[in-house]
Amino acid sequence: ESSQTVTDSSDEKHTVWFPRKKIDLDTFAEKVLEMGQDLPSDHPGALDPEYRKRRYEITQLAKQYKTGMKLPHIEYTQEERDTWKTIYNSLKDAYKGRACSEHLHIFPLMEKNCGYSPDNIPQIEDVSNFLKDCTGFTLRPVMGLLSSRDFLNAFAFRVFHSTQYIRHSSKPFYTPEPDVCHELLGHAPLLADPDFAEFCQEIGLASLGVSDDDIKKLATIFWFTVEFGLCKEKNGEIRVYGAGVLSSKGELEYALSGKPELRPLSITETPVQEYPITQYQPVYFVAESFKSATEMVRRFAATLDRKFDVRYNPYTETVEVLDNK
Ligand code: NLE
Ligand code: FE2
Repeated sequence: ESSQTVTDSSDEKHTVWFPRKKIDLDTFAEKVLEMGQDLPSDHPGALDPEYRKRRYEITQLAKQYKTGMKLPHIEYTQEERDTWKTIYNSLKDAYKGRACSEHLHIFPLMEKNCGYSPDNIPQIEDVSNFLKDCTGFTLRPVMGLLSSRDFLNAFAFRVFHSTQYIRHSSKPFYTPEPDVCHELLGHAPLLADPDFAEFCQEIGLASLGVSDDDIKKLATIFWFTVEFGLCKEKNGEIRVYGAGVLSSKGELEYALSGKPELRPLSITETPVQEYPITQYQPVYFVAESFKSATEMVRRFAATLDRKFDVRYNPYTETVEVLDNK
């Protein structure tokens, strides 16, 4: 990944481009990484022509989406709904005693307000409207994996990129890719929590205009928190808030089984920890709370080499650049 560099003529300093208004996120749609439109040959759906055709249809809608358009409504097939039902029922059961209190609190609200049920794959429009009311987060459709920079930058605006296709029916309990189960069962409930939403936006703001090297560190923090984070409950119990764990029945049981290594979330270790992306994590980091994790990101962001501060203006939905450094 190489970033575009532009010259700021006012004082000659080099700044990496970043979105200043929500509509700037429209430029990301074309830049998906592998597994977006085409499937790699070891993907369980790669040899299934029906599945490929379906992925193509759904990802085309994401490709055409622009800010202000109605979010795509997907009419899911019986096979897709069966896959959802298998995952939904097994996860709901596994959440008891494993998911963090915020997830357990919000999940029933989503059943009540946005069509979450074993028999229905919710529409991202309904989920987005619900999140908007809770924390101001909104969803926008995406074809597949964006670059870390683009994905993180969108969080500055409290915008979450969501896939709408579902994983292949042959592997319901673990997939390395994001899919609608991962987004809606794993991510969406937490995005309705105010402290968690603030944490996500803090990473987003920290990612605007920083070097590729710093993006890698922020993406690693993101991986070990929003995607694979564990946290301590008030009673000291360790629970899961990371969406990658909350959307995989297999990894959810594994993460709290005592097999993997658990370490405290750390401003020095977490940003540089290596991780695999196609198998269960060997190491997880445990956060004390979303508030303390947010503080850590703020402290980390302050160490980054950026010549300006940024602030989000929610009234105009723009990022303001403070030339104060
Ligand atoms: N492994 C997760 C799942 O099976 O739902 C998806 C992770 C996407 C980063
Ligand atoms: Fe994710």
